[in-house]
Amino acid sequence: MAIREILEVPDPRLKTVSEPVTEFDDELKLLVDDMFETMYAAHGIGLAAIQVGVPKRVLVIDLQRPDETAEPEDCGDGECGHKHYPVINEKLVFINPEILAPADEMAAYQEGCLSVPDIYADVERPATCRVRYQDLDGNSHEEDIEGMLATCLQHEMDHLEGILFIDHLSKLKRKMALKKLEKLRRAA
Ligand code: GNR
Ligand code: NI
Repeated sequence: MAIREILEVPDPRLKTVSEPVTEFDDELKLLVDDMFETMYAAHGIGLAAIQVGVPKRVLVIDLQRPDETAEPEDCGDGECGHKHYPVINEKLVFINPEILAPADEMAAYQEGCLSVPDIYADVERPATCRVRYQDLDGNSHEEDIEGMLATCLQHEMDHLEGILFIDHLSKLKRKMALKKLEKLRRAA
């Protein structure tokens, strides 16, 4: 397993339309393992293969929700000093995903993107949808999804078409977001 480099705007590779996966082989499993490792290291909840420079229709998601039914535990970060609910890990892999039947009802979430670091903005998307996808063995599945999973999956699906969440903002808001990113980079 290895942490791979995450591409950031304005890398032109992020505008690539990714290709369908046809071989469900060990190379694909290695890519998915590396994507999870890279996503966790960057504290993300989802990652598309193109974000690590691989133009294939592969997504990983782990919402890492706090388990509010469990006892809070000491934080793993020694600096922090707080107690936190333990995280529920649910590693989801979507190969060649397609969105079927997006709801008319929309939901707005504040989104961020590992390829547009430290920029956050509200994006409206269908609140629920049905997704058809293949797993690592090439078997097909269909599921109805909602909430944060629906939002995150649609954000990741956009990456497969070369679209970023800032492309959903008005021209002015996108320009302001990219300016802020430049400023943050200069300060770093
Ligand atoms: O880590 C991420 N958080 C997030 C928050 C709201 C909506 C979508 C996301 S996905 C993002 C990781 C990422 O860039 N995936 O492509
Ligand atoms: Ni993203």
